[in-house]
Amino acid sequence: MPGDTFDGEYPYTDVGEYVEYRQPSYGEAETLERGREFLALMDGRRSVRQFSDKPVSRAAIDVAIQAASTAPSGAHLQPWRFVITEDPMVKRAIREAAEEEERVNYLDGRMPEDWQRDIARLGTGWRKPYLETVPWIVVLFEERYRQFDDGARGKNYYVKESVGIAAGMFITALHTMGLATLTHTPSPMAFLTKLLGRPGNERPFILFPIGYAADDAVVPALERKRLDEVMIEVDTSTMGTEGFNPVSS
Ligand code: IYR
Repeated sequence: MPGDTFDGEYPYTDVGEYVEYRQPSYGEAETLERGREFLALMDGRRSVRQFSDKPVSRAAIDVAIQAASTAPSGAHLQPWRFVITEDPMVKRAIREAAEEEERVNYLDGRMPEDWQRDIARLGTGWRKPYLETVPWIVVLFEERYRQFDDGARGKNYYVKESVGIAAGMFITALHTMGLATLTHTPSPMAFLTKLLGRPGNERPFILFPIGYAADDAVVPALERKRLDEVMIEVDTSTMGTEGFNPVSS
């Protein structure tokens, strides 16, 4: 068992079983090539607000959720729930409730002015017709704590981080499959807990309308930040020295 994690004093180490893990690895060139191919695929992903009503199979939704559910999570407690529906009445109810909240945001000034200005280029508004056009709506809930049958509760850890990673992997799976989605967060989202009959230990995280992009879909002409804008290599000659204790030399 992993000897470097077993110090013989801490009582909660080495209590599990282990299985061999051999991750495939590649030569330098193939590593880069695979990375570039994946980058090209992901760079082609866009948030979509105009969908086709072309059907998407239940099996496709299942497999995308299974892929998302491989995400790492705090203490491996997998604190996510994917609530799915293709029912026209449920989709209509979600649309109506979401539009009511968004109407207050956009038209009654609940969204502060700087926020409205910041999203103006996305061309959004309070109307959300795509919530009825799409074949599927998937609402991702975070499980804030574990609720046991006897009424006891158990903690979950790093819930936002865990569910955020699962959301990213879900979007990635959908895009890989040629499906379109939008990370929609109708605000506030509490109506979804009630409408979808979820228990009190769950909270809506993101609503995903899922389908094929409409043939005539358009998206705002946005650019992504360049690598040098999002990546900083640590420069040891200029970094602060407070609390910095180089182990070597
Ligand atoms: N929730 C609103 C507003 C909105 C907010 C952000 I931040 C966006 O990136 C996009 C929209 C809506 O869904 O329209």
